[in-house]
This record gives sequence, C-alpha cells and structure tokens, in this order.
Amino acid sequence: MTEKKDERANAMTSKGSAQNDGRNVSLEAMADLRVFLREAEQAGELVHVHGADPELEMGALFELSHEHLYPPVLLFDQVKNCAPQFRVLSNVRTARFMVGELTLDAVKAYRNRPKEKKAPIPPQEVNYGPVMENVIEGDAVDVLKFPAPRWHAKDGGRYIGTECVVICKDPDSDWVNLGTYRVMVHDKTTLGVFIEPGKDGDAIRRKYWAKGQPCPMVISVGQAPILGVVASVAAKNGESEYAIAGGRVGRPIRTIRGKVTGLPIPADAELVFEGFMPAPEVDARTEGPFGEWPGYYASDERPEPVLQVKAIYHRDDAIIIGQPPTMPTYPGRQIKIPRVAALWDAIEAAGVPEIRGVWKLLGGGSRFIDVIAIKQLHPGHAKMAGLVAAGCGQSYMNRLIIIVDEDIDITNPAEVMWAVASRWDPKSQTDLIDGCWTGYIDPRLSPDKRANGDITTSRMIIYAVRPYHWRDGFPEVNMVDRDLAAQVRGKWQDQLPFLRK
Ligand SMILES: Cc1cc2nc3c(=O)[nH]c(=O)nc-3n(C[C@H](O)[C@H](O)[C@H](O)COP(=O)(O)O)c2cc1C
Ligand SMILES: [Mn+2]
Repeated sequence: MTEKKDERANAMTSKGSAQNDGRNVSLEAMADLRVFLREAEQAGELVHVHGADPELEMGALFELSHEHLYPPVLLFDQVKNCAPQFRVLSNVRTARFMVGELTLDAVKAYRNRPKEKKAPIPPQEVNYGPVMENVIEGDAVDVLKFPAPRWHAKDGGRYIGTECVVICKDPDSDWVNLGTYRVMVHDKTTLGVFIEPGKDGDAIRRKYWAKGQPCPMVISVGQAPILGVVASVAAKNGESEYAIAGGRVGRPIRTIRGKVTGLPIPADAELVFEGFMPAPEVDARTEGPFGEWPGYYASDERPEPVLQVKAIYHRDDAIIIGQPPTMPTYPGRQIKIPRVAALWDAIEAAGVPEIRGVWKLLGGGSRFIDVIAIKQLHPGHAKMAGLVAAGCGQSYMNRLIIIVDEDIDITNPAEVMWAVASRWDPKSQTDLIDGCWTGYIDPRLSPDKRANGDITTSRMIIYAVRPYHWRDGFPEVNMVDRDLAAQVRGKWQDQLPFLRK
C-alpha cells in the first residue's frame, strides 16, 4: 500500500488510529484495557491459558513467550488455587498491533510526531466507574485472594504489581504523580513497594514522613495501557501523568475519589489497593529479591516501606497485568522506540550534527549498549557524538557506546560487530570514563560501592568508524550495493524462493 492509501484506510476505520506507522491500535484501546483485549483478539494476537500454576509455571510460560519478537498477548484464567473469575494479562505493550514495526524508520516517525499529540488534557472526576463494582473495607480486606505469581525461582515473594501504577499526591500542591514500582505481597493487609531513591514517588512520600504523617497511596494493578506507559517515564516535576495520558488518547482519563485517601483512582481500573505508607522507622519489611531487567537479582533483599491497605476496589472479573522482567537476551525484550528517540533527541539538542540513527544492541536491554550511526563531517565529530551520549541525561545505566559510520545497518548486530572488527583500533579509538550514573539493579555495581552509596560505574566509548583523516584511503567495502540488491530481489523473487523475506 502507498502511504496515501494507508492514511485513507486508517481514516475509514473511524477508530482514530494512534499513528500512521504501521500501528493499528485504536486510541480507545490505549485508554481502556477491555477495548485493548477485544482488539488483541481481533488481531489474532490473544492466547488463552487455562489453569496455570502461579508458583513458577506462569513465570516460565511468560518467559518462553519472549522467545518471539512479538510475544502473544497471554490471558491467564482459572489460575491454580485462585478464585476463577480473576485473570492475569501479559504482553499488552509488546503486541504487534500496538507497537508496529521495530525499525529505524519507526524511530524517525516517532521523533517527527505531530506536536498536538503532546498537549495534556486534565483528568475528569466522575462519581462512578466499574472499579467500584466491589468495594472491600475494614476486616474484609484480604490481598491474598487475588492471583499473585512467584515469577522467577529466587523471587523473595509473590508479586502482584509488575506493570502497575502507584498514585500519590504532593502534600504541598495539587500535583498528582503516577509511577510504576514493583509490588510484593506480604500478608492480608500489607504490600511491599520498591521505589528507588530519587524517583518522584520517593520525593513525595518523604514530604509526608517529614511532617510525621504516613503517605496516602493508591496502587492500580490493572488499568488502561496508556497509564502504564506514562507511569514508567519520568515526567517534569509538577506535571500530571494523568493529564499527559489524556493528551495522548485525546480525551480526559476518568477518575474517582478514593474513599480513604481522596486520591484520584482510574474509574475503569481493574483492581486497586488504597491505604497509607508509613515511614520506614514505623513499618518496613524485607523486599526482594526480584528478577530484574538486566537479568539478575542484583538489588537482593533489604527493608523497604510498605502500603498498609485500608480498602480494595475491583471489577467483578478483574484483570491483573502481569509483566515481570525477563532476560534482555530474548527477542521479546523489544527495543523501546521512545527511549531510543529520547537519546537521539538529547544528542541533537547538544548540537551534534548528522546523527543518522540510534539503536540498542540486543543483550543490553534498553540501557546498557547504545549504537549510534553518524556521517562524519570533520575530525573529532565521532568523539563529540560519543562524549555527549556518554554524558547526557539519557545515559543512565549505560555501559558501552559504539559509534559507527552511516553505511552500517545499526539494527543488525552482525553489522555493528563487523564495524567494530574492521574499523576500530582499540588503543587509539576508545574512551574509558569513570564515575558514571548507574542504579542499584546494575549487577556490576561492586559490593563496596553499593555499601558506600557510590552508585557509579565506568563506561566505554568505541569509535568503530573509519578514521576521518584517511577515510578516502580506507579499503572499500565489497558488499553488494543495497539499492541494486533490492532491485535484483524484486526482479527475481517470483522465480527464486530463496530471495523472499
Ligand atoms: C515494568 C516496570 C517496572 C518498574 N519497576 C520499578 C521499581 O520496582 N522501582 C522503581 O523505582 N522504578 C521502577 N520502574 C521505573 C519507573 O517506573 C520509572 O523510573 C518512572 O519514571 C517512575 O515514576 P516517577 O518518575 O513518577 O517516580 C519500572 C518501570 C517499568 C516499565
Ligand atoms: Mn512522575
């Protein structure tokens, strides 16, 4: 289909498609988990799993689903030893109809998206929503009756919150913050929440504790996909993720005032816990270990504050989102287009010209290994790109930056390593930088640094580019010209099946 036809097709579905870049998800599916479920079924991406065991079996099935670049959307029902009406839904934000093509063109399209999509729309308070179908208070509160899998073998507990949304409000203003922090089940009325130092949620709870008060808090463990998207990205201080989400889906997010805390709860959330988080001096329990995205249980176990649950709200047949980390070696650990785009933006914002592509090498997850293609304009240009990438705000938990020339297909790991093999002189084309920003879940953070609170590691920049001053004399590449290859493929593929992709 040509681009024009594509646009018309999107317009005719009257679904208000989110993008024109191959994504078919409707805005309403981003705004409503039940609509998402229907569209996943229509797209043929939904797989029902009956009767799986929350003790490691669901975790294993989930992990194996990540052997696929587009993991199936898994709907676990009749979960073993759980009330049959509650369900667990996995792989929402990796569905093919939601993410579209994972290509450099998709990154470019994302960076060029129209500005009006960014204008926030404040949430709208309503009196009733499906989350109020069941209201549980007082002695009836029991978080143990909902499915909470032990996902990885050495997890220190059962985790009900993985891709959840934790809501709290700044005590000194109207600012309501949404953040995704993992949530472990301790007992009937107690949930452990792991909020790393420096996160907005951490700053807010400390303000209450400084006044000698517990922090009012709401945790939603099943909600509109867009709420999970905005909760997992840091917004500017004072900016409401509810409003950002509304802007993205083109309508206000509807909220209900919590009975206990007054906090705004998503009106169509699936399962919500409401209560207070006292200071750790008052109540703290052992949290972790938990299998984390770098592929280790690095943050181990330590005392963390807890949510004392005072009320539970849920839909009759609540759907809990289950999205624990899996090893970054799996294809299903897709590249995050917005994250790559943000790094590209940061490098350009620092004034580095001719960036031709930004990507991540599989194995490094969405942080550890950056690959940047440039068209070298002058001596020192590659160095500029490398140093900015290593030092910009997007460089959290980076280990390695590889700069390559613009002829390298940076989405192909073999080509990237070929550039390293053939254009890099380790001694003269490498920078090592000490004392860079990392996090507690970095497995290479040494025990003594961890103990001292020195949360930094070193990082390396590899300039796998033809040295600028002798680039014209550098041996020529003997690969078939890419345009010629495409032309020949087009001409012959009907007769020669090996040419078909
Ligand atoms: C699936 C998932 C799980 C996450 N788990 C945690 C976590 O347990 N603790 C944490 O501090 N951040 C976690 N994050 C990262 C935070 O969500 C992210 O830093 C976000 O900006 C936090 O919100 P805030 O900036 O409002 O504090 C997770 C992100 C995702 C996508
Ligand atoms: Mn925030």
